[in-house]
Amino acid sequence: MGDLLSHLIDRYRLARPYRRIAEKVFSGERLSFQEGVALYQCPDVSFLGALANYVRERLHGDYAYFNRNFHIEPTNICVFDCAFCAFARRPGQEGAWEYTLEEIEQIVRRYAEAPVTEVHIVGGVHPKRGVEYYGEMLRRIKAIRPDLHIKAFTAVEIAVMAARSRMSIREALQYLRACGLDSLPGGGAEIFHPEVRAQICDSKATAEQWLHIHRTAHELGIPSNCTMLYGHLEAYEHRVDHLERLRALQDETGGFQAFIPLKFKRENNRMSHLREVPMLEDLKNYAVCRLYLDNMPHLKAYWPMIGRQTAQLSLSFGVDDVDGTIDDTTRIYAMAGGEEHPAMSTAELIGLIRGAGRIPVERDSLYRVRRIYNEHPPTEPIDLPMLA
Ligand code: V47
Repeated sequence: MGDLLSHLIDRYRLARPYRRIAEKVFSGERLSFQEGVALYQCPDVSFLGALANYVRERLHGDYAYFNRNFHIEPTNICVFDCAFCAFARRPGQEGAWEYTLEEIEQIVRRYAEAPVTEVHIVGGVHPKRGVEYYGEMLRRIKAIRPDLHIKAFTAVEIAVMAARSRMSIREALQYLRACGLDSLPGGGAEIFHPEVRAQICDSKATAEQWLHIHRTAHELGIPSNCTMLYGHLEAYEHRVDHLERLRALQDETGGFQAFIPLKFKRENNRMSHLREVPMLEDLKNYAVCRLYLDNMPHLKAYWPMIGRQTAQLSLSFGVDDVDGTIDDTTRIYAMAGGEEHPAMSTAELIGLIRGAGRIPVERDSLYRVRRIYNEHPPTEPIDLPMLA
């Protein structure tokens, strides 16, 4: 450790604030708000990468996690009108969809024999559906695949369905858990700071509501993820404020499993006039998030949004998880300019991870190891992915 720190100090001839940050990272001390902003302002992405990689390897060695999952997006009808969203439609509007519960059962039946371990359910915030409807959806899914982990409903969806059913957040979460809810995904967080939130998603759950719902879930023993939508109107101070609030809640509850930075994609939404940030900014962001969120077990690169090549590179910038197989079951990012038909076989995911010099680990939704692909040479043929 001392050697690497001295190397960094010599190699980068660190200015005093960065030297102090490096020392703090190596001794496991927490970074301050100002230091978070300073890291974002650091022009040397390889320094950030080296520091973040040190932390990543301290936590996970060479392991990089993935899972076998698919998504269900029950509807894209949404009462909200977020400026960044390309997915939402009004009832009756062209392109709107709304699956019946029978159609959702059919989707799950397609996976009845498949080795998937998780379904991720997220959709538009429907004006008419309450907790009872979504509870029934969960019960029907569990009846078909009782072993499937159901990661479902962003805090924004929970807030509205609870209000519709006149339940408190705690009652709604307890009800959904009894129906089969296993964890919450991290969506809906966007940027917490009101200066930005007012411009990109004015009417939906506030930062305080989002954090309250995740706090309540954690208190009930329901784990969750968290996200940050970056690369649009926000300043670095807004990103650090966002990370600060997540870090504080994680100190309280320890209920977050993974943090997922979500890069703003600009197609087909009201913010299309903005440019998307360059890949270097994505890598820098992963690194700073890894360094700032010192209590977050996992940092995930969501490949359908960030792209396969950046996801692969991110494994050297603090990331330890690349999400899963997806199986072309999500439209949220495709509609905003992400990969059109996102699907990766297990062999492709293994190839992607090995191509970055890491050891692929198939995990379940609670990050329990299912299989470590550490054979040298591999015992089964692995097709290296053709990177798009
Ligand atoms: O909250 C929507 C984002 C999120 C755009 O928990 C956009 O494992 C970029 O939360 N550009 C929903 N982002 C998806 C989500 C998620 C994804 C992957 C894994 C997990 C997890 C959760 O998608 C929304 C919003 O932040 N989003 N539109 C867009 N144009």
